[in-house]
Amino acid sequence: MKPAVLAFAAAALLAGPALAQDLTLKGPAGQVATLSAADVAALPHVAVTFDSHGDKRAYSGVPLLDLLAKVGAPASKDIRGAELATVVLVGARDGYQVAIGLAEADPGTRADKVILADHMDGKPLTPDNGPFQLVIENDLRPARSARMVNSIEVRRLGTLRRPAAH
Ligand SMILES: Nc1nc2c(c(=O)[nH]1)N[C@H]1C(S)=C(S)[C@@H](COP(=O)(O)O)O[C@H]1N2
Ligand SMILES: [Mo]
Repeated sequence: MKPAVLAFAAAALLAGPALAQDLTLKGPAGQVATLSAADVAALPHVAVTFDSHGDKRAYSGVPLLDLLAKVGAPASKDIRGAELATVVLVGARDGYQVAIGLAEADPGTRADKVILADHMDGKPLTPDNGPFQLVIENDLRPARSARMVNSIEVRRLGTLRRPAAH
């Protein structure tokens, strides 16, 4: 292949379907965003220590709500009313899924941080754990700590109507 053809092929690959290291976000009204590992790394990080079966780990990552704001999820003060029936569905490369209530991830509602980690013990997550891992501070066991996260979706589940005020 000529260098120009090679360069074109490489560019097509890079611009093509989401790479293995990408994170796909879907918002409550169908908004979609794709973030690379570098995009996530560039966002403000917080630290969470987490005990996984007695193994104490220092994670660093981005607060989940900061990521979800990019696809129109409500900010802290707006997580009330009908938004209390909104869930966040976190998906991993191996098909593992974890759902949490949006309010659970809200720092204005709960003190426990909920982050999408990209570092553990000062190093980027290994390929079999990364590119991202859900970390829910103070969970007593690591079942919700989805590894290999590559998608996060916000879904409004509320179906009931409240009676009109009178
Ligand atoms: N993607 C993915 N994440 C996952 C799981 C899984 O099967 N797939 N298992 C969970 C469970 S049940 C546990 S106990 C922990 C184990 O993670 P560790 O090996 O880092 O302790 O990962 C959690 N995260
Ligand atoms: Mo587990």
